[in-house]
Amino acid sequence: MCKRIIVTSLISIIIVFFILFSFFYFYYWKGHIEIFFDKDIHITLPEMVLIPGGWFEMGDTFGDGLGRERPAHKVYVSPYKISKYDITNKEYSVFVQETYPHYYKPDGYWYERNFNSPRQPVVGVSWYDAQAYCLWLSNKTGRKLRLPTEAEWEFAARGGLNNKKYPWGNEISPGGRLMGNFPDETARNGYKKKNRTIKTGYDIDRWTILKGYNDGYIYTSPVGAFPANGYGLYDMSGNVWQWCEDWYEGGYYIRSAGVKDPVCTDSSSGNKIIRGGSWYYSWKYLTVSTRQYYPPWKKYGMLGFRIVEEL
Ligand SMILES: [Ca+2]
Repeated sequence: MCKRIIVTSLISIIIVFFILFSFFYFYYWKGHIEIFFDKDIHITLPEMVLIPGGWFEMGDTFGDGLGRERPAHKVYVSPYKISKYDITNKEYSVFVQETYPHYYKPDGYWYERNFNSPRQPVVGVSWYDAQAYCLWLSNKTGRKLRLPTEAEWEFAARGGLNNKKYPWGNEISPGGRLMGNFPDETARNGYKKKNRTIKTGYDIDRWTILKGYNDGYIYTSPVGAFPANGYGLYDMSGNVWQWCEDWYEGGYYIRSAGVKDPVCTDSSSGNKIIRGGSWYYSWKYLTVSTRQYYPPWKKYGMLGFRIVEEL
């Protein structure tokens, strides 16, 4: 009798476990399947925008940024093209399909439904993944594609304006307009409820949200959901941080003044530059001069990339 109860209980537990496993498996894979098994594969270049290049003042000209954004200094960038949007899940999925399982095995955010619709920027990609994408797409298209240098990124983000804080001017939300996907009231009100599914570090109580601003997105927005800058580029402030080519060096600005096409190749910090700020954590990192950094192997839900074509 006792034995039968134990066997029955064990079977019940196995059945319950199986049902729960199936539920979560399909819940998290649904969005992934839509992207990953897209039969309509076209390898095309993302939309690219010509940036004229020239001399410009790089860095924090207001004196209120992070120390590593100073001194502001003049540098020159040669003309180049840069992608109009961050690389999307749809674009990245073609790379995944072509290289899976030899190179890229998607994980984490690829299965996370808050991040994996086709028009959202791809996140959870390391600097090495972004590099691999550039190499793969260069081979497929015959173009010279790579990540932007930090100087190219900032030149593009400024959109032709001189000495402004944001890609559109000095006010983050001129006249109350929604200019990007920032850490905001929407995030504060919605993040806690959904926090169980996200693997990023800080609780919302530690964020510095932009008070009174409601952009409508807790996590990433689809690319191009907010106004473009003067060069027709979208999401240069907010939504996702973007990997750059350069290694991070805190004092690089001291020795790069007057340099043509500067790129920091000193890898001693072990960190790569990221730019642009994101939907996550602090609205103070949304300026065009903000420099942050991460080790190149890191993968985060607030970190993606865009690409440059050499001319
Ligand atoms: Ca937001």
